[in-house]
Amino acid sequence: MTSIASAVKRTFGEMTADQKQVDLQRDTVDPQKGHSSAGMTTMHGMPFDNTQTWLKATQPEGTGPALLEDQVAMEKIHRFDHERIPERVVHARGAGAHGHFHVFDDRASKYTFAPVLTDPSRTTPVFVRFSTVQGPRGSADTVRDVRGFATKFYTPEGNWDIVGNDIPVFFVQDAMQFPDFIHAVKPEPHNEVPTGQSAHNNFWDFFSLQSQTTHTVFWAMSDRGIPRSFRMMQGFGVNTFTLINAKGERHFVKFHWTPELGVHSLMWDEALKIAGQDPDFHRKDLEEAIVTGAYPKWKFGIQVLPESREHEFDFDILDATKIWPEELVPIEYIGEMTLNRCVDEFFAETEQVAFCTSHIVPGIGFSDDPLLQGRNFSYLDTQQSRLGTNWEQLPINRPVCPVLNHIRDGKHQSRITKGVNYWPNRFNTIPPTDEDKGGYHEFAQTLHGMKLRTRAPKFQEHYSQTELFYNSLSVVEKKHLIEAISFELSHCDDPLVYKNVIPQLNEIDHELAKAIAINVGGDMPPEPKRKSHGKRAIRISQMDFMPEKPLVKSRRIAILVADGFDIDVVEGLRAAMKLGSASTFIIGPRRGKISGATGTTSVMADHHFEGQRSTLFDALFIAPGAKSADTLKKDGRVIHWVREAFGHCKTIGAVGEGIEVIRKALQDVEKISLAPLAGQTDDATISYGVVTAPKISLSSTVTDVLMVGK
Ligand code: HDD
Repeated sequence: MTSIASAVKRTFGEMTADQKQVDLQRDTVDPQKGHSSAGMTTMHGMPFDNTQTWLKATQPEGTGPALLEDQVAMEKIHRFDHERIPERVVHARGAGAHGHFHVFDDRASKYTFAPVLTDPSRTTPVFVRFSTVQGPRGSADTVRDVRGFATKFYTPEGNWDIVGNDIPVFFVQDAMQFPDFIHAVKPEPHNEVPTGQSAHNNFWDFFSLQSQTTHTVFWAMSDRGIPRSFRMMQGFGVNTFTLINAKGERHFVKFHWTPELGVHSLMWDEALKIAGQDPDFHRKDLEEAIVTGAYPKWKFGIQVLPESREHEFDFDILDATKIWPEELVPIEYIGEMTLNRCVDEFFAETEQVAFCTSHIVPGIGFSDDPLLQGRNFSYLDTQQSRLGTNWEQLPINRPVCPVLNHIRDGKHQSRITKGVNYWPNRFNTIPPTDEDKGGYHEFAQTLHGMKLRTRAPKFQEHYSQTELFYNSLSVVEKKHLIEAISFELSHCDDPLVYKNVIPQLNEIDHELAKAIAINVGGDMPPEPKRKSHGKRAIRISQMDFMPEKPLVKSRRIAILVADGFDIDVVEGLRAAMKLGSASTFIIGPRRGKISGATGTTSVMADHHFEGQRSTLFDALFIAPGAKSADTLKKDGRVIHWVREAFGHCKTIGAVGEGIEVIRKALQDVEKISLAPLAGQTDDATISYGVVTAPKISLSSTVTDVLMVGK
């Protein structure tokens, strides 16, 4: 990854005119000037060229006490001392990128008058921040966790934020439970363990006592909790919002992002290893895709319900622990988002970006979802503690439209507004905006009833959709989920916890509960009280999100070579992969020149065998060439590369003598046969993801199979 990032000149992508408009607002310093000593100044702007040496009362040889009068040195140290701000209380670790959004046509105008969702001539600049939830800023990317997927749309009607996750449901129904839930999942208070994990007593204790968490916990324990890439995750607004159309009619809506590349996950063993091998794996993956031009893309979809259908279902459509199954409410895809530009400075952009669920634009509204109502307060409030008053004026948060109101002053006020600071005033008694001019007006909702601390009846049922989720998974996904829960419970050392969890699991699926009880030493559960409904839903399993055509775009392919390898085949493979926007990396015995079979040509290896691991790649290719294969076969690390990749079900390709390396590495794997399979051409064999060909140049078979990815 680093080799590509450094070899390719860092690109900021193709900025659209609207993105440039956002950029004009930024006080970006030209990196060349910013780094030359000639252009340096103090914070008050005084030119200054020596930022390395403290002013001294010199004695001979330039030594002597440092002087307190050196304001420039003190300013530098003082600013350094204050570089840190509080990290986000949740979602502290993240990575961001710029991009743009457009709608395909005006079909959503039957639901909303918001131009961002209805005007196909618009390109709306966006900033997206992906995150993990539990871990601090310095934690690893590939931990098992929910991922945040927050999008800021810079529209002429103001900023609109969808502060979503990669999982469509949430752990609790009421915002008042959020602090309890987060305290339970965060590291335990006495020793601040574990980091970036939910594998501990308090989390599972909370799970066993709060059945409303079961649905989201099941999503998080499934492969969704360990995505291969931010670019291969779905995104969900989770809460129910509303859309208001030009006739003043209101619809309930859920927002969806569906990735172009399909939904893919790591294997748990990979995720664990990568957390140590490359804790920045997802962050670098996002940057690498943008830098190499394989821009991440998502389709934007809406699930819409008219007000008249609000009570039609056996779940409450305002309950954030429930999905709206797609067979009941299909998604309508209305637009597309592309991320095409890396951030210039992490702190100024990714760290200081501030999302608020309360940031909506005319044509979009809230619902009575009790989680959303609480979120609307929390996000506004948290920005104050993280960034201070006037955080909306930070370049990354500034709207692209004019901002006019009578809110004034406060720390770090950077706007100078002329005129009076109240309304009405002697110069103007006309309201600054009204509905006719597109001003935001709350939907006139009829309300009657009593003021009570209560929950609606359908909020009381918690197991039905958890079972629906579990039933909808493929056999492999179910197995992974059982293994994941078993792993987590194995890390709970209080028997009360793992014993209490089993009855909770039993209400969801009896067989699952029994399997986990055996794994973790829980009591064998009796027949559950709840009767299973046995239903399944579409587009829950990741298998339902395979791209229409297999794509190799942005996949990372390691090519293992040693001196004497067949350069023509390797170069052919690299060219084919490049055509599909995949990245290839030469891995050799050393990071340097590796000579080809003829001895006159060579390639530069990007890494040596010890410098990387198979876990960091999507596929392996073993180069042909007798001498090369002989070296590879004898290298224990290479054998481990192949065995590990095979264990993680990755595509492994080999041609000619390269096959011998695979044969050696997998000799004790009984099921694998490298003989031609029925239906395959004589010269190419595919078995358990291993593709081999005795003397192939580059047959379409190899290319096609590599394109399947994992
Ligand atoms: Fe939250 C951050 C997503 C419920 C309170 N949340 C935060 C971020 C995401 C979400 C993606 C990171 C934003 C960024 O990148 O800066 N949160 C969700 C989703 C929820 C949810 C999808 C359920 C539907 N959150 C939720 C509740 C509360 C909060 C119920 C409080 C009552 N969330 C916060 C917060 C954070 C936050 C404390 C921390 C940093 C921030 O807001 O800006 O206010």
